[in-house]
Amino acid sequence: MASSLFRRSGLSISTSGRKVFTTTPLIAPRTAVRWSNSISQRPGSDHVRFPGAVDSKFTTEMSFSRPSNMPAMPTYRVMDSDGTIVDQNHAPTDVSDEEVISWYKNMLTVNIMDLIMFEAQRQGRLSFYMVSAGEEGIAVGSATALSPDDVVFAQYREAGVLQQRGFTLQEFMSQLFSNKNDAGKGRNMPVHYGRSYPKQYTISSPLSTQIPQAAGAAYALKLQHLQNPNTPPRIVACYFGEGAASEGDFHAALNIAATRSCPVVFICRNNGYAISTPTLEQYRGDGIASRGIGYGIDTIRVDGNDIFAVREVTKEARRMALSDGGRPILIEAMSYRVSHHSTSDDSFAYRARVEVEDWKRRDNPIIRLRKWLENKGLWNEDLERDTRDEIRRTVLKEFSAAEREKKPPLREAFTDVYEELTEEAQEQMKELKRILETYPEEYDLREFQDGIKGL
Ligand SMILES: Cc1ncc(C[n+]2csc(CCOP(=O)(O)OP(=O)(O)O)c2C)c(N)n1
Repeated sequence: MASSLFRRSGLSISTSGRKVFTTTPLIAPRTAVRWSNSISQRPGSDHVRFPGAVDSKFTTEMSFSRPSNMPAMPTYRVMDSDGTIVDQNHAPTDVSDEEVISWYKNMLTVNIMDLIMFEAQRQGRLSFYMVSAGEEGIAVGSATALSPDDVVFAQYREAGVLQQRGFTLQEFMSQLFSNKNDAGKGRNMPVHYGRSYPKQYTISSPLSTQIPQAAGAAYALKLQHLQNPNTPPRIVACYFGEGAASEGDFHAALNIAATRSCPVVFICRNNGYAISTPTLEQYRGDGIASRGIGYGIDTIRVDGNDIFAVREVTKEARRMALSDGGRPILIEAMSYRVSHHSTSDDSFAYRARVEVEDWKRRDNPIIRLRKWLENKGLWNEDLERDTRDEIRRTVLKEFSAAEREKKPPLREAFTDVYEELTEEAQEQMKELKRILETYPEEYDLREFQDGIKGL
């Protein structure tokens, strides 16, 4: 890695008379600037010049910094819960009404798909599902600010990001039913989506693995752009829940992204719960945003129910992430997890039904944008009904097509794991074939493409 950071810049003759190549760094190490200044203490200075805290002032007042004495970080919003723009200076002027309506439809699509698929799981037609009710504004709103070339690492409650970036209902359904059209070859649990362009790395079940991966990918993008300025400037957008931010991976990722100045926008969905653990039991600090400051990362907290605010901060974060050679940004988007954690969870075992009903009624990113559209005369009851009907019909059509579709050929459980089939994999394929042929009455292979011949 280190040698690739240096570019050969010329030929010179060393003191021993041998020809040597001189090199210039592609990226000036940040430390070079720091070490070029003396960090020793200057006589009479009112500042500490310890290497670990170069700007700290001396004081004779003994005072412990107490989080409880510090104001909580404010929450940025553009539109209130009545769908009214709070400060006209921040009215969304850079988008057309049609675009805003398309965002609204994307939020509705995810919401309606969620309702249908949750029920499908209850009917035993699907093994598992997770909905994003209450958080559609964070996913769709942030995705509107990304370029198609940007790279996404997500957790699992961000279907709206895919929806906004052009993932089709057929692609959603093929993954959910693990059929032969699934880009992941039916190997993952439902909702573990992935896509090659616009690039979204496949979702991993182990929490937070995507956060250091995102920092590393952003570093790679930065080097790529430095080595070849013709490549488009790209960022990584990395989504995770506040619960995932309790993992060590979160801390390692933010620190490496800060010290290597990686162009990554971390988007934390703080929805109040990590399955059954409420935020009050998860941390004592000021949410997740305060941690960004600790790592030296520019940070903002935003109202996640306000799609305009989410879009605006993501747009600005993207711009900042690409400026001055790159840097990470942290966005903490506040919301409430309206749904159960997943189809495997009953949240009324650990929170009051009335709390959920209250949030559903009081505030919601879909209702908020609908009010804004209605206030502008762009939406009404009839349009709402017709749009919902149309989306429901389309989801159901893709649902039944995907459910009927064959599963991938059996050999695809083995191929593409390594570039070439290993000897062990070949042995296992043979053994599987032997078992399937010996006990045909035990295994129904009709649902797999090409049956036994698919092996
Ligand atoms: C390493 C690891 N530990 C635990 C789990 C089990 N688990 C799955 S989701 C989850 C809660 C995550 O909460 P949060 O990050 O806040 O996201 P949310 O579900 O609220 O959107 C837990 C503990 C896991 N998948 N991986």
